[in-house]
Amino acid sequence: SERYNARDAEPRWQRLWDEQAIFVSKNDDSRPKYYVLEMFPYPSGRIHIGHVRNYTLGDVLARFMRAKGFNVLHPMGWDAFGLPAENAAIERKVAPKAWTYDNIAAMKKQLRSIGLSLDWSREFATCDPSYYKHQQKMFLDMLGAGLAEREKRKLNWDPVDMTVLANEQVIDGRGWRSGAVVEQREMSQWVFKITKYSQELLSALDGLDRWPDKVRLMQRNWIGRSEGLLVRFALDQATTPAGESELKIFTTRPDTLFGAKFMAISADHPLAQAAAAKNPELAEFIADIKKIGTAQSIIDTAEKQGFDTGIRAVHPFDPNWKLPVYVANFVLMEYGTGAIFGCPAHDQRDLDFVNKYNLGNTPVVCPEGQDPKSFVITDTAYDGDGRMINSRFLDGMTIEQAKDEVAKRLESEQRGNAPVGERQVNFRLRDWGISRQRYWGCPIPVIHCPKCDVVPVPDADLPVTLPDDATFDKPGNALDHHPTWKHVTCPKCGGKAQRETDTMDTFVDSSWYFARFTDPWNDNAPTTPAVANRMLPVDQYIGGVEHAILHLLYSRFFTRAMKATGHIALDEPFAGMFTQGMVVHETYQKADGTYVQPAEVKVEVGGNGRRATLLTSGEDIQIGPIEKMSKSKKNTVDPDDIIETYGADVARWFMLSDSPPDRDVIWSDERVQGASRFVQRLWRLVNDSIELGKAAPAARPASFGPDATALRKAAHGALDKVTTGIERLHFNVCLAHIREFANTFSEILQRPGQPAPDLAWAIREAGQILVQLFSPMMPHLAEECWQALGQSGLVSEAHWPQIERDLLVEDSVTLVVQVNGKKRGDVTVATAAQNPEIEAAVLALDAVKLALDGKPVRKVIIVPKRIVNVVG
Ligand code: ANZ
Ligand code: ZN
Repeated sequence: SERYNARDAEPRWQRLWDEQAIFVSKNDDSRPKYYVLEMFPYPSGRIHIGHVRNYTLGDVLARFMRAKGFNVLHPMGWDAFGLPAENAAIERKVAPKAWTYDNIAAMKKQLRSIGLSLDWSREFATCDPSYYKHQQKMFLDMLGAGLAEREKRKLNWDPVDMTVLANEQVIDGRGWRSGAVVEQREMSQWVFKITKYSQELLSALDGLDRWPDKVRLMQRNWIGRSEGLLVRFALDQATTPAGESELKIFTTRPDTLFGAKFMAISADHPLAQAAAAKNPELAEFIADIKKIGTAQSIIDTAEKQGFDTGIRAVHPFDPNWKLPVYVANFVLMEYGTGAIFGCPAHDQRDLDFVNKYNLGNTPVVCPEGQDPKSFVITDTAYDGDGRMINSRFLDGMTIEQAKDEVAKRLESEQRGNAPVGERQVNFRLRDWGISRQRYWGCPIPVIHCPKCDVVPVPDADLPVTLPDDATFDKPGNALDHHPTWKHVTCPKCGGKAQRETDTMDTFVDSSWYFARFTDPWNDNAPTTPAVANRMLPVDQYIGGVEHAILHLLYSRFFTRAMKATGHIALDEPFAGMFTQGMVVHETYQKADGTYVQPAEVKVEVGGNGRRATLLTSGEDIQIGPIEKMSKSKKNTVDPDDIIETYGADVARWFMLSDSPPDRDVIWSDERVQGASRFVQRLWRLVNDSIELGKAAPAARPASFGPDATALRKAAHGALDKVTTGIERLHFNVCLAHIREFANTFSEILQRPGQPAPDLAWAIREAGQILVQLFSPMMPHLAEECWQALGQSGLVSEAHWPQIERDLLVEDSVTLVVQVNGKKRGDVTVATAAQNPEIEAAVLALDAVKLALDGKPVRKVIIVPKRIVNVVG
């Protein structure tokens, strides 16, 4: 037979799949459903190799579940809004819409060339008005349900370009275009009230048992539940601005109250503002620290700074104990109460702070086994376990006991009409700010009227579409600059009004696309609840770990919000989650440090290890570390090149073969070539089996001889292992079993002479099983083989082969042999062997005779298939 020609075969099968619409899933299909989804791509212009891996993983599962008889939903679309389209408009003077749809067309062609079993009939882009119209409707529903609100938020303000910047547009604290130092400005923003669901989003993680533990942990940490105590500290009136009398703090460590050395408040705290009103130096300090921004990462790394306001707070357990109140740069207004008491001995930030301002520290928790007298803290705070010291009535208690004692005492103490202490649960999770001052996003469908305030756009006027004639010559939001777009009449009073020019965070677009896929044809509503409720949740979601927090959390919230507004009846959108590893590659550098592409380099393996030279000039190239493929390191490979050279099946096989799907896979040309050789080998193997299978009788033989049975055992054994392997997403293991079976099969086929009829029949059966086993991974080659096997129809539509369980039974079993309960060896007997036979075999063992040492055998106890115990 000739070589298998992927370049000819692949497009041919792709066309046929398309024409016969075999991957189109019908909503009225009565079979059980299975929903496989890979995170949809951003249409940047080109598919990268990470996409190939992501979609191949999902495709193997989709094809397998289809063969298992499920109604598989495996859709694809485009996460199409976002900043890059606007940057293209600025740099290349091409409209964001044109740029986006061109990219989609190009990438769709690329995706098709991978041979994915996708249902393209459901395709949409999130920038289609027919998609975002429903998103606008849901925004209004959420507004009505109190799940969307306006809130004052800080934004990055570029004082030169006079515009708000996205976080990605702030580079080292400066505007990306102007280079000006970015300021924080407070403006009204739209937020989604995700914090209403903080506890629920946390608790429900326990039920997501088909999610990776690490992803659930990341979500738990992000939600950040902490139990603590609110404490109202009285303020020393003589030192305090008029109108202020107390300072409320939140602490998770009330046990450490006797180690307090200072109080600290956020620069945005009302008390700080009040104190600054009379203190210009403090006002200047506050202005200064506000410049660095409020991002957690900045705060964690910035040097601790404070300013003594002169105000003194009174210790809740000692009216004579006064604590200085500082404004400090490490206290956030957005968390707890925006105020803390500092206990330097047991908190590193507080310790750094007191060491800078010479406020000292007193340890109040002493590690077990340490002498309290010699326990001193200098540069490192102690946050471990221990017993209370230097803490009056708490001394000797454990931390937990002390926390409880402090809470009890302060809860029962009244000041004014309220208790001094109150137990409280706090969450780190903030409401989701969705306003973006950008053009290329989903318009927020409200109108601002000077008389009526915020007025929702009436349903009949949806969608609010983006104007096609926006211009990008000025910095800032093109919607805002547009001469006419924002000027409208108020739907309520008919007076002059303005459209909201903010658009939604693109994370909103991706928070419900999985639900839209269930019925993208519904023009009147985001979902058809009966359909969505049947097709959801997504049974297996697959994507990068970089989306483990925000995208998944927002989707979990949005699903609940859709439930609250009647669009869906479930809470959790993704029953199974899988995070794939990255595709990584060595880096290559010239002597001057510039990176060169792998395609420009020749790597040789010699006596001194691997050596690389530049193909063009032969100059030495330094082989650098293995890193994530990136344009800047030039260590990328282009999927188009790979598919052009080797075919999609080879690319797919390689992606699956080298490492478990959740680990990184190192791109290697040699291994890709290995995959390419394997494709040819399978093709020959199948053709050889066709030749030898010709002698097979049409009917299944009544019985099989030893050779035929051995082959059938190998085939059904592989079938069994590959089946469970795919179910567990252990694809690399499946591939190893397929290779092993191919080896066994090929040995049998190479035996001289014509096979007996029963073996010929087994060969034909094994050929079919082999093709089906690799069909989810290499679907084009499989179709070609299936046709050669004379099968009618497509392998992509064939039912997964039935495993004959009888053939999985091993011929022999190995039992542990004990003498008087002590292991002395083992014995292998036929599975069918009866007890007397086993007993005889065991007593004949030298090790048993030795252990018995001439003593008579009193009893032999046989635990079937496991243990034989000889009692002497
Ligand atoms: C006193 C104390 C002593 C604290 C000690 C810690 C250790 P989590 O667990 O993340 O909830 N804190 C409270 N509000 C804050 C804010 N707005 N900005 C910065 N820090 C704040 O952290 C709670 C702890 O973080 C609180 O407990 C408080 O410091 C600090 F040995 O109170 B602790
Ligand atoms: Zn009005």
